[in-house]
Amino acid sequence: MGGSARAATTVTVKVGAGIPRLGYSARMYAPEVEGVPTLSIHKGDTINLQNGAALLPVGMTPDDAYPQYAYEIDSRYGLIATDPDPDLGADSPVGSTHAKYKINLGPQPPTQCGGDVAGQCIFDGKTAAPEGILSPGDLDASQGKFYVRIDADAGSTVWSLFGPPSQHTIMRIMVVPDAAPTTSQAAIDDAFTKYHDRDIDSAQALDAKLNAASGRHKTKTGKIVWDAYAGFDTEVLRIFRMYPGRIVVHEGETVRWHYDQLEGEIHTATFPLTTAADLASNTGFVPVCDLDGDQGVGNDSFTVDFETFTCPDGLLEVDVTSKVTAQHGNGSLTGTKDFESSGLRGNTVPSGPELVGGEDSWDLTFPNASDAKGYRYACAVHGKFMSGTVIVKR
Ligand SMILES: [Cu+2]
Repeated sequence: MGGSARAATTVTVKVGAGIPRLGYSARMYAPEVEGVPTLSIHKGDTINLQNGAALLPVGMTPDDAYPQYAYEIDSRYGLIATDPDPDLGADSPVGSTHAKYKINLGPQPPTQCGGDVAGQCIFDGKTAAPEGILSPGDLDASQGKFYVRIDADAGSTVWSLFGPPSQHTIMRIMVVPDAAPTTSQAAIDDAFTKYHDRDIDSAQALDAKLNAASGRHKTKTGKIVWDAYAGFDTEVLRIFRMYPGRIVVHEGETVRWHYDQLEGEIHTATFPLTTAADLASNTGFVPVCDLDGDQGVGNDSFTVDFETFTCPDGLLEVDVTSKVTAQHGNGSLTGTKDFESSGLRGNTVPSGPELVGGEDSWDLTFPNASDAKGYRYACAVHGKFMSGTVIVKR
């Protein structure tokens, strides 16, 4: 090997990885150089960005790209967008509280590539931003693979990123001269083991700490308030748990759920658990086909093919109903059937009508004692597995 006859290589980099029982870490697992995941490759090498990631044109840094992710409603890569199509009201299969909002599935590319090495995308590093950014939207949808051949010239640096700025999920790709060494798959795999083990340890430590916490304070008016968290994110960790998992309070006291720690994920605290679970798996998120685009005046249609999650006509759209996005109830839980919800929150959720966004905490008061099982609640996005209990004593 060596010299100019060197064969182009393919390496696979994991973008994010699961943390057993708790969530996942949002990290690009490559060897770190000065704290930045960094890959050295030759011009013409292929990278498989497993789970997808964007590639920025040479000269563009993550800081240049991030304003497009701004958390205002309808920002280009924002998580939630308005749906200007007519509200379907009673025609909706989930009832009258249909959607003003949809999940932003990102720009749809004109061609599909990247599903395998043979059909890899080709990135010359010159394409003008923002239209030229290769994104997870370019993925061959069923595979969770994104093969892209980097044809940028030796000496250039290409940044790859995934998700909003708060996630800091970035990787530096340095295109080195043919004679210089590149990052081997073994070195990438070693980095994965090292950093992922560390992420698992930190997640478990954080989980134990948050479950042990039972902070409470008295307000000026003598009200007792207990602190709780609906999910917990750090710069790289995304933990899908209610903390503490079991909260014990007395009649008349208040629990305050915090959301300002949510760097990338979005959650609700929704009572009762059965309602939250139904919203998460049945009625809260409604896939539809938009036949005439957002500019058209016509209704969306419910013709989604659930086998392939595609539309026979029009563009796939996932509507989110106001039962998930908006705050519900009067802030006082009167019994096991009372629907009280924080609404959808987290730092990446914008504000709008029936969309609380921006609010970083939610208070719920418990005037009535519970039975031994307590009042159970869950997240209306992630459902039953992200649940908690409030026991109310006399
Ligand atoms: Cu959740």
